[in-house]
Amino acid sequence: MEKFYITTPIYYPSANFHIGHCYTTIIADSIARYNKLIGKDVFFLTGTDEHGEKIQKKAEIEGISPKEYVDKIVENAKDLWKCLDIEYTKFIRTTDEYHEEAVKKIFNKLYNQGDIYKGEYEGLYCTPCESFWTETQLVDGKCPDCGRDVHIVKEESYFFRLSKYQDRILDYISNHPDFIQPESRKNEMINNFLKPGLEDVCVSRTTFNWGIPITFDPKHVVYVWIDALTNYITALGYMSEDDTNFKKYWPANLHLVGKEIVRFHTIIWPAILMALDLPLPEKIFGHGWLIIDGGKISKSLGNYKDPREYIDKFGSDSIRYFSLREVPFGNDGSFSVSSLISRINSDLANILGNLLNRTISMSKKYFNGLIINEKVYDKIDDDLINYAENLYKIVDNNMNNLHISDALESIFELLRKCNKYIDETTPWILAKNDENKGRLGTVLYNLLECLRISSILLSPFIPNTSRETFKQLNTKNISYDSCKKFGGLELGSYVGEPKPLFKRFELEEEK
Ligand code: ME8
Repeated sequence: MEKFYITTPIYYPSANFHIGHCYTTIIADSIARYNKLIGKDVFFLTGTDEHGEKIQKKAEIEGISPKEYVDKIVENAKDLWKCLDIEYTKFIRTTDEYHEEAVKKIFNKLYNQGDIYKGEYEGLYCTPCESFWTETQLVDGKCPDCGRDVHIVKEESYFFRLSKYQDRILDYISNHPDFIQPESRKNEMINNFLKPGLEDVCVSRTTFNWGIPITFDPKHVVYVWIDALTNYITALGYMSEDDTNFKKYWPANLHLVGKEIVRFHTIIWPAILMALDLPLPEKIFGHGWLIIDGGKISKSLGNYKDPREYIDKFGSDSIRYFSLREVPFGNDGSFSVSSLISRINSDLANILGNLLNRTISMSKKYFNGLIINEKVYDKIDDDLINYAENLYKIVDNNMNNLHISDALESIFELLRKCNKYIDETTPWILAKNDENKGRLGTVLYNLLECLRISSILLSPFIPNTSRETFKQLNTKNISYDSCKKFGGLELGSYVGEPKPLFKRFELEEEK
């Protein structure tokens, strides 16, 4: 069985997760579920990034230890993922003992082989981003990533010989055109960072102690990004007694990351892997941000709400659908309750929900719910059946290119065709004459079958809706292979009870 290893970034534990954090994880979950559906052996990793100065400071403010602080809020992340039906394989915490032990070994190995050396760091640091900057990289004297103040740090430090790997990374990128996606981010990395030349990076800190100590010099803790990036291999058991998963799943097929952390993932991470003599991930995709009023949704800007408020009101599948459909993957996209409501009303309630409801109701009304098909075809059926049978190929093509919004659009195209097919075949007129019963049965069968096929293909994206649709169709035939051939819906069984899939929301009321 082909394997597929996908990761999200590990999140800074926060009591204030917002819809922007959900965005990455919803996309990763949908890609993971899609790969499971098509028969791959999937490992989907997410987790929390729990060390660093920022966490230590927050814990100090609350008067508790950093570990107590992170323990308290890690549950918040897990609860949120549960509310969004995120089906991860593993949740890593960088405070997990196996991770800490592996990071120590990785650090020692790099030191012993000369890739890490001791020096003195003097420069600028952005604590919220846990990032080092040079004067020229600042924008208006502030952190180029988050726009906040930076401060001078001067301390004895260990350095990683990043500069040594510059040419190898450039070569690798040019020989592997898909390694960094989308193209614009690749060019940014090459032109802004790699070509001007890489400097060695500081990989230890001494001014705080909430981190993984360096075993041979314990007043230093490992720089949080080295600790964080290596989670992708330690979670699989790298440098531990049981590295079966590492052997099976590494290299990753896809690291999904927000655009502001592409630099860490496409420059520092490959260099660490090269130093460890490990293969590089197949693809790193830097997605855009969900924005509100032109700015990133952010805890510190205070322009966010707890995503659970939206989930409770609109449902997990609606939030998932919006995140996947509204923004072409890779671009920034704006989030607002009115655009969420428009999507729910137009796509989920009108196109999908209404189609299912009408079809099941007609089946109940005209055949007491019995699913029959005497194959009384008409030319008009060809387009619908052809499109339905080939839909999995269109979806697969889009998913291979991570065009998730287009994949969804192609499935909704089938549903739109079904709605048009109802208008053209006018089942309520066919029902008036007993002679047309055979044709009416075929028309309804075609519609029910299209709903079955589309729900199989929608199941990675809106899993609850697909489950409910299968229930109303009363079908057990929900395998991926069964959507490659029209006619998998079981004849002779009875459809379930019609129940609206989505509620329509009033825009005005929400404003
Ligand atoms: O960066 N829209 O953690 P983090 C879309 N611990 N994505 C957003 C977003 C928004 N408005 N706001 C945040 C870290 N994100 C590190 C990662 S990985 C080895 C270490 C995304 O909690 C952001 O782009 O600050 C990032 O990919 C993820 O949430 C985690 O952000």
